[in-house]
Amino acid sequence: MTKRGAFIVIEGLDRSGKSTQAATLLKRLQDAQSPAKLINFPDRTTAIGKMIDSYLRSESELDDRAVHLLFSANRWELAKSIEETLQSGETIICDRYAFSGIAFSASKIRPGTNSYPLLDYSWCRAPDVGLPAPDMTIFLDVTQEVARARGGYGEERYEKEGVQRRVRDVFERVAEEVEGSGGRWVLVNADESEEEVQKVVWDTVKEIIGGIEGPIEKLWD
Ligand code: Z5A
Ligand code: MG
Repeated sequence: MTKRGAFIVIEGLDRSGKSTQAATLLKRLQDAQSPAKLINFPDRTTAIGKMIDSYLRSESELDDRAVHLLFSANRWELAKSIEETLQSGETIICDRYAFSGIAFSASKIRPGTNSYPLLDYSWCRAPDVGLPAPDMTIFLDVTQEVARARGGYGEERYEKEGVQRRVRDVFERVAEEVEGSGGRWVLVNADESEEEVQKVVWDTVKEIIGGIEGPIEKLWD
């Protein structure tokens, strides 16, 4: 039976090194002549992605539910191409996915209060049900102190410590649920040097980059 490519998602809080590690992993696979492709969410190049980009930069305002659905739609517009790429035998490395979608939306607070969620967890999860499911999710776990030392938080809407703390809590719930439904969620200490993290990431993905025999699973299905 011909193997399909592996679907590897990299998740984590801000400044955890997702984009750095995703790019290094891609290079390593290419150097090893192993076909691989890097994608990232939000994909800011599409029409939907441009609306998301403008919202994240606070250049436009959108209803919280509307923007959540746009993030999900941004994944759905690429779902078919993800499946085709995997079926062609290529590995996909994906920088953020539906788990970020739930974590950032379900951690929003009600205006004028300190209580959350503003949006219910299961409501946040619903639009991503049925997307291609990752074969493995690597969660880069960075402490706030280390993240801050990496240049502090940027200018975008969610790049604030309070937000990041709540996002971490929801990510913990997501991790339990992924594991509970048979998915693979691997926590990697991202406080270490780039090289150290890279080593752990490589050791973690080694067994699946040769390809996967089963079908592409559906997320949360
Ligand atoms: N969002 C959402 O709400 N809903 C969704 O469905 C999705 C996303 C998919 C934009 O995401 C926002 O969208 C995000 C979540 C929300 N908001 N927040 N926060 P994004 O992925 O476009 O955000 P980003 O700005 O590209 O990623 P990031 O999280 O800020 O950074 P990162 O990719 O994890 O880190 P990095 O760019 O690789 O590294 C950051 C810096 O640290 C850089 O200077 C590196 O050289 C340095 N670095 C990296 N690793 C190390 C180590 N190990 N040691 C020392 N220094 C390091
Ligand atoms: Mg990034």
